[in-house]
Amino acid sequence: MKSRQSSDMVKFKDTLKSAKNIVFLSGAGISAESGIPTFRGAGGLWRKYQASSLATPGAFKNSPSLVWEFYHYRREVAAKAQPNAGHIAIANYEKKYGSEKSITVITQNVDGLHARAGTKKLIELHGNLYKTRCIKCKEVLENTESPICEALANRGAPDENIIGSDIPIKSLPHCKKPGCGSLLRPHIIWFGESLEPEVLEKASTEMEQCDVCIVVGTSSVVYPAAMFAPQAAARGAIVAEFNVEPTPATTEFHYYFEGPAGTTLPLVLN
Ligand code: BJW
Ligand code: ZN
Repeated sequence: MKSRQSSDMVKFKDTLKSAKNIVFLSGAGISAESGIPTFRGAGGLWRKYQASSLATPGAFKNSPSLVWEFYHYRREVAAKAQPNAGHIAIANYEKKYGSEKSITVITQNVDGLHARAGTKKLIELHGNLYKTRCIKCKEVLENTESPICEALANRGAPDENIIGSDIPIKSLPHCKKPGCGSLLRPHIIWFGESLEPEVLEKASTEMEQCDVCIVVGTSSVVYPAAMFAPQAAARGAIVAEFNVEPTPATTEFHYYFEGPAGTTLPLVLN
C-alpha cells in the first residue's frame, strides 16, 4: 500500500477491537525509554565499534575476549533496566484480551524486557543476552549470572580509549557439560547468521495469520524481520507503526503514530 498514512487513533482502536489475531513486532526503540541504546541512533557505539562490527561470527573468532566484554556490558545494562510503559502496555493488553484474541509479540530485542513486563506469547527472533550456546555441543542454556565469569568482572566499560581486550580464552565462559568444556558464546543471531529455523517458522506463521500488526520501535532495515510487516500489509493485514520518526517502511503501512512508544502505546492499548 503506497498511500498517505492515517494517524487516526480512534479509528485504529476500533480496528483493534474487532481484530482476532494481533502481532506486535518490536525493535530496539521500545527499550530506548528503559535506557537501552538503540543500534542506529545516538549511543549505538560501544567503544569505537558499531554493533555490526562486533555482532559477527568473524569478530568472535578474531577476539572472543572483546566480544564477550561487549556482551557482558550489555547484560549488565539490561539487567539494571526496567520495562517501561510501552512494554507494560503490551503485556497488560495480552493479559486483558489474550483469552479472546491471539496476541503475539515478535521481538528483535535481546534484552528480555518484554518477558520481564509479563508478556507470555513471545518470540525472540535474535536470541537473548541471558542465554549462552556452546560452540561445540551447541547446548543452549539460560544464564543470568553477574558477571558471567570472574574474568569479566569490572570489564566491558564503553570508554572509547580502551584498546583491544586480553582475557585469555580459558578464562572466558566455558561449557560445563561433561566431556565438552568448549567455549560458550552469547545465544544471539549475529550478522550473516541464519535465524533459527523453528523460530523463523513460528514468526512467519504468526505474521501470515495476523489481521493487525503493530510495528514498534524498529528501523525496519535488518532482514528478515524488515520484510515481515510490509509482507503482511501487502496481503491485506492492517499495519500500524509506532516510532519517533518515519522509517523506510512507513509508506507501506496504514497507520503511523509518531512519538515515544512509552507514551503512544498506552494511548492505544489502555
Ligand atoms: C523509537 C524510540 C521510542 C527510538 N519509541 N521508537 C537482504 C538484503 C540485504 C541484507 C540482508 C538481506 N538478508 C540478510 C541480510 C544481511 C543482514 C541484514 O539485514 N543487513 C541489513 C543491515 C542490510 N541480515 C542478517 O545477517 C540476518 N541473517 C540472515 O538473514 O541470514 C541469512 C543471510 C545472511 C547473509 C546474507 C543473506 C542472507 C541476521 C540478522 C541478525 C540481526 N542481529 C542484530 C544484532 C544482534 C546483536 C546484539 O543485539 O548484540 O540484531 S543487528 C541489530 O539490528 C539487532 C537488532 O535486533 C536489529 C534491528 O534493529 P532495530 O531493533 O530496528 O534497532 P534500530 O536501532 O535500527 O532502530 C531503532 C528504531 O527505534 C528507530 O527507527 C528509532 O527511530 C526508533 N525509536 N526511540 C519508538 N522511544
Ligand atoms: Zn558444550
